[in-house]
This record gives sequence, C-alpha cells and structure tokens, in this order.
Amino acid sequence: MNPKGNIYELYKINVNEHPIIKETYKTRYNYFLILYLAINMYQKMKKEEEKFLKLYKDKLGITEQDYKEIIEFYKLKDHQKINEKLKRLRKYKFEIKWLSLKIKNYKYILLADVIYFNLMSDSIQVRDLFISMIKRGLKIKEEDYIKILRFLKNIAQNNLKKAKIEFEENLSSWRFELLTYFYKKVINDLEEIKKEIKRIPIVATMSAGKSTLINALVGIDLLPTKNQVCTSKIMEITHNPNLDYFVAYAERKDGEKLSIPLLNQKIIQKWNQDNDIEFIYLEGDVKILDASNKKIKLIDTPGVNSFKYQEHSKLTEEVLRRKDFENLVYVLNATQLTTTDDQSFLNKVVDIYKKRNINPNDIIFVLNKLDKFDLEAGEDIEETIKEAKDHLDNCGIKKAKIIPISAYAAFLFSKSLIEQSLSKKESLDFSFFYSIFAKEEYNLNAYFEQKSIKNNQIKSDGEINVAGNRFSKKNIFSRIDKTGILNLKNIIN
Ligand SMILES: Nc1nc2c(ncn2[C@@H]2O[C@H](COP(=O)(O)OP(=O)(O)OP(=O)(O)O)[C@@H](O)[C@H]2O)c(=O)[nH]1
Ligand SMILES: [Mg+2]
Repeated sequence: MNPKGNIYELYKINVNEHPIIKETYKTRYNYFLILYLAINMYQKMKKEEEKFLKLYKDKLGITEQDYKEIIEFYKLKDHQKINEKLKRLRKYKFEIKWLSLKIKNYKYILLADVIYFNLMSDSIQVRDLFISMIKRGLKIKEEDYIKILRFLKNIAQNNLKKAKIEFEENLSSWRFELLTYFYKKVINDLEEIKKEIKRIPIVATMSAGKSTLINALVGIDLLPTKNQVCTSKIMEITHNPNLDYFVAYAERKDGEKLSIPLLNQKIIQKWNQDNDIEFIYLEGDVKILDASNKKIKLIDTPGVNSFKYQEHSKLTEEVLRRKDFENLVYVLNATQLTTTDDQSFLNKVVDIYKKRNINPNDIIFVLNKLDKFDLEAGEDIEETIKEAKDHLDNCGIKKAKIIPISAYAAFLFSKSLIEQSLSKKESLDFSFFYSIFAKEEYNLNAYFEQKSIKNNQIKSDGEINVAGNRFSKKNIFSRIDKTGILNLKNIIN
C-alpha cells in the first residue's frame, strides 16, 4: 500500500473522543510518551507529524514541564526504561461503577494509535522496528496485531464497509472495547455517506471576495485570499461538525493523492499554485453552519474574468455544467458593479439555470464589500442595492434575492472571536470595522429585504483581547450580525 495514498480518511478521527482523555494524568502521560517515541524513535519527526503530536499533547493536557521530560527520556533511548513504561500500560485497569466492575486495558488502543501514526508516515520500514518493540512490550499476540492492522488499513484506504465487517467479526471481544474509538468514526462516516449532499458553488469575477466569504463562514484563514488573481483550483469544503480541525487533501493530474492531517495554510497556498494539482478538498467544522441533516459542501471557484489565466473560467464553468449543485452563491463586488465581465458571466449562469429548468431567482446574490462605502461622503448603500437589482433585472432575473454583506469584516470578527491572533494589517482593519459597524447606517441587516426569521443570538459572554485591547464578545457578535453574513448562513442552512 502506498502509505500516503488514501490516508486522508484516517486523518478524520476526532481526538476529542479518545478514551485516554478521561484517564488519570499519569496514564495519559505514559500513553503520550509512547506516542512521542513512536514518532521519533528511528527518524526525525516531520513538521506535519509534529503538529499532530501537539494536538494530542493539548488534548491530553500534557504540561510543558512534562513535555520537556519526555524529550529527555527519548534522548536516552533506553530500551529497558521504555519497556518498564510499556509494562505499566499493559496492566488492566479496574473501574467500579454502580455494582459492576469495568475492566479496561489501553494496550490495544495504544498499539492502534501507533499503527495509525505509522500509516500516516511514508517511512514504514523504519517504524516497523518500533512496532515490533511495542508488540513485545505490551505482550500483544501476532494474530491480534494483524486484525488491528487490517481494520485500520481498511479505514485508511476508504474501505469503510470492509472496516466495519472486520471490526464486527474480529474485534468485538471486550478486550478490544476501547478500539470502538476508531470504530465510531467508521460508523459516523458511513452514516454521513447516506446523507443528502448539498453542493453550493460560490462564483464571481476576480477578487469579488469569494474565498474571503468562505473564510468568514469558517472563521479561520482556510482559503488563500488576495487583491490579485488568487484562487486557481476548485476547492471543495465539506462541513463536518464531528471534526475539531480541518484536514486537507489534493489530487494530482497523475492520480497521486496528497493529504495533510491538520490544516496548514502554506501547503494550501502551495497546492493552489501547483500546476499538477487539479483539485483541493478540505473538511472540517464550518462553525457558522448548523450541524444540519444535510451535508453541505461549499465550493470555492476561480474568478472568471482573468485574461492572463483563461483556464480559470473554464474550471468554474465546468463546475456549473456538472449540474450536481443545488444552488449557488453569486458574489457581486459592490465597488465594481455592472462591469461587462460581470454581465457576460451572469448571462452564462442564467442560461445554465434556464436550460436546467430552474428559476434563476433562486440564485443567492451576495453584494459584497459594502464596508468600503463612505457614507459621510455621500456614497449610498441603498442606491447601490437598487443599481444591483436593475443590473440583475437586465439579465432576466426579476426578483433577485440580494444579501448585502461585508465578508472581510465578518471574517475578522469571527476570527477574533475564536481568539486567533490577527496580523498587523488585520488588527488595524479590525479596529476600523469595529467602529463603523457600531453605527446604525452600516447595519447591513437593515438593507436586506427578507428579514431573518431565525434567531441569530449566540450566547457569548466574556471578553477577548485583540491587538492589545479588550472587547466584549457580545459587542463583536452584534457586529458580526450587522455584516449581513448571518442572513447568508440562514439561507444556506
Ligand atoms: N474591504 C473589503 N475587502 C474585501 C471584502 N471581501 C474581500 N475583500 C478583499 O478583496 C480581496 C480579494 O478577496 P478574495 O476573497 O481573494 O476574492 P476572490 O473572489 O476569492 O478572488 P479570486 O480567487 O482571485 O477570484 C482581498 O484582499 C480581500 O481581503 C470585503 O467585504 N470588504
Ligand atoms: Mg478566491
């Protein structure tokens, strides 16, 4: 098996549900120590692995002091001492719960975790040495090892049905009970597959703010954005509320698959510029969307009017021709309305809708960048919305739904709410947006005709720190509301 192959499926495991999290600190410490060794023992750790290990470190609550101790322990490479630790982990733990005695053993799940890290790596042979050592230290029979390995390989290769059968037939004994942590993922994913998929492409001319809009919905720097031609691939973002981090996957033209366990902006940017990559796939919790019964996929597309990169418009048009989307979000750049480029693309979209016998009035129009309007200087949001309406009317869309939005402001507010640090420019922009969105005339909600029926209130107590100043979460949340993004959320949901 090519270990890097379809490993993407394995990355989607939710560490939050790992049974070790509920254990005593001492057991968590010993467990983490073995994982650390498994990754480092015979080769230098890669950046991605380091990030993944850090995720485990955080979830298991390993202190900095103890982490340093683990590194020192590792440097000794003392097999005798490692064996002692393994001995402790192979002991059965007894838990008395209301008249029943529960027996737990971490050795199988620890082995599974080590295999799991090992499958993610591309240097299998080296780590096989460590696996042998663990098998011996934990006293695991070869036949049990093979069963666990087969089960995990099936997940890695996306053979979920096979993985399910494998587990039910061979790993259902009480001894393997903790392995249900991996099994639950299989069951979850099989159920996800059955769900109705709702694909929503986001389309527009260059720099209208498509990628920023998606980042605002996600609340993190997921997709690359800039003031020049930026997105150059189709990027599919699947909403998966079971994940607490984003995983990414790309397909090259030669069929090779690349994947990363934790979102890394730089890698996404590299993939975006790589001519050999056709398609980028991201999956994680799109925070602003509900964990609804429909599986929502947002599809970021390249701008359609680049003269230099004419292949970009072909990619986007292909998405529209595939006809497998339920509806689409069309972003209008309020600072550049009624350009001929926009007009000709809009005509194409309307044509596609008419050919499919669907009503172009269903298209969700977003009028973006309204924060750029200088209302004191007489620039007028209401007039611009009217202008946009006339523009759409001319293209045969008589009753267009137009959602006035500032995607960038929404993005910065959301990003600060989850306490991610802002760059210098972002901090300045944040302060500016914080002050203008305090004013009622910038309340973009007020310009939206279809007043929201849903309740957009989110409990948000407490304060956060942005660029050295304290802000109440409540005030930031009320500004997110004013950027209009929640109206889009309600329509998509
Ligand atoms: N002021 C302001 N700037 C915005 C807004 N939305 C996007 N921008 C900025 O506009 C630029 C282009 O945004 P992108 O999200 O990259 O636009 P895009 O439509 O994805 O562009 P392409 O991928 O090149 O087609 C970036 O510098 C964004 O920060 C907004 O609502 N207000
Ligand atoms: Mg883009």
